[in-house]
Amino acid sequence: MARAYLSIGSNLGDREQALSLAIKALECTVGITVLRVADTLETEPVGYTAQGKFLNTVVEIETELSPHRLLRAVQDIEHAAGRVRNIRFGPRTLDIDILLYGQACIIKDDLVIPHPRMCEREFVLAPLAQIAPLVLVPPAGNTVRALYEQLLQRKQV
Ligand code: PH2
Ligand code: MG
Ligand code: MG
Repeated sequence: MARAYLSIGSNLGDREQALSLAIKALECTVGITVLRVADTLETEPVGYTAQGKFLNTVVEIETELSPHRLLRAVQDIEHAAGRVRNIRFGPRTLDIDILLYGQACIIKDDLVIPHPRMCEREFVLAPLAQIAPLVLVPPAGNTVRALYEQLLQRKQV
């Protein structure tokens, strides 16, 4: 069993419904138990800015799925929500990213864990810090709370 954290985002269509359907779909997936859900945040688009605001949240799950099986499961949920891949970082009905999978460090063509951009993204670290402030982010092993505080400080300068 592994404890994992997933980022969920939507900025197309009924965003609230997309997030709640995603959480329900995770709850219905064999091998996944949803333990905690952070508050939903409305966030400015990061990366590709000519698009609508996102709703973002983070969920904590316990899972018996391997990292790659978990990836397949979240991609199936994205597809069921009508996700079509087009612009990188562009508008999306539903995006589910694996942030952390226990203390695993994985670098594969199709899967990188921890999520490579999570420490630069307030829309990830704010909800993650709400539900998992003391979780350690490998490989350096800083807490989520420390990484979030560092991000807020960098933003001030
Ligand atoms: N996802 C992206 C790119 N930019 N911006 C916000 N605010 N929220 C996101 O979920 C997001 C983004 C790529 O997945
Ligand atoms: Mg994604
Ligand atoms: Mg993403």
